[in-house]
Amino acid sequence: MKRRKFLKNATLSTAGLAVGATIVNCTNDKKTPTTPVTKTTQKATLPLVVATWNYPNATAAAYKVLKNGGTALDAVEAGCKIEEADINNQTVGKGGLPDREGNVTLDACIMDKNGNCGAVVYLQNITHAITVARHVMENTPHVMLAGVGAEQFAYEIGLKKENLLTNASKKAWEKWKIESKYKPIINIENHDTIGMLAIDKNGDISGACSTSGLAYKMAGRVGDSPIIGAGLFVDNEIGACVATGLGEEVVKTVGSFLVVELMRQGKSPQDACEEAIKRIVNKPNSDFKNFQVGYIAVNKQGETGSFSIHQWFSMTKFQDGKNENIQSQFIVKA
Ligand code: SD4
Repeated sequence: MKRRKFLKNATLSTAGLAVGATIVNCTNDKKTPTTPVTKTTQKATLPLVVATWNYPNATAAAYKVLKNGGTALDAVEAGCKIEEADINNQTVGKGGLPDREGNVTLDACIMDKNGNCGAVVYLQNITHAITVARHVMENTPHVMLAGVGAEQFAYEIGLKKENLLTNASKKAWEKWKIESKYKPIINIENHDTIGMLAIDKNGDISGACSTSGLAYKMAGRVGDSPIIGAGLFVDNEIGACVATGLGEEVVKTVGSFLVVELMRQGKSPQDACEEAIKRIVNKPNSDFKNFQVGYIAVNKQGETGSFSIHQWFSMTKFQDGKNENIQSQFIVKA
């Protein structure tokens, strides 16, 4: 398929509906305080883990790490690895849907309680992008490695080369190539990028995010998921947030950082996620009817929240020994 044709199709899909605040009437004119959080909230039972979408195996693995005395950082890495290794999950790690050229390219990042972070972008041939991101954070002077440099580094830390394009994903890509229309998919089978936040028994927070990015993206495209502040942000004094959906829109509003800053100003995780979604929806000429963005957040008290543009985004929460899938509040009904 010729690149020019791809570009043409991409342009068509972004010519969206001119709809905005007047249709959904979601302007938030409540004044928010500018001082840090002072209100006391009842403490939630710790540890706890939340993940984007319906990922009970991932949250269970992360919770197990926490129950065994592991750190929140260990937990989020372990949780993301479950989905990265699952070849039936076509949105994360091995088995992910490829870009337009048929290459599976992964983005991931991780952030710890001390504000350290690591990320990989456009990583190929390595299943556990999140482990590479963690090693970037812990064992290099940098925060982000891309492409062949990231892949080379992965081999140096002992990870092995693997073909990430499964037969199922190859078939799906070949089918897509027939029309090669690029259009963001609202909710891929109700599971997608894994974003995970954990609070350990000491109340310390870490987060991680791992994805194969948008299916059939342009070669070289990088989304929000490895961008600290966009796809993920952790501030151990305040809370953390992680995003899923159309990364371009998350990057434009620095979504996860925004949610954490709104919590710093006194909003609950729920209200902060809602406000950050409304920032996207209320932009002039926002095409929000045609794309999904969802946020999940936790605060230092262990309160959680989630909000999305479209219905059917959910958050998986493991707390008090049990897993729960919670449907997110939303703006557009399916
Ligand atoms: C990206 N945010 O690459 C990711 C993809 C995703 O739901 O989360 N899709 O833009």
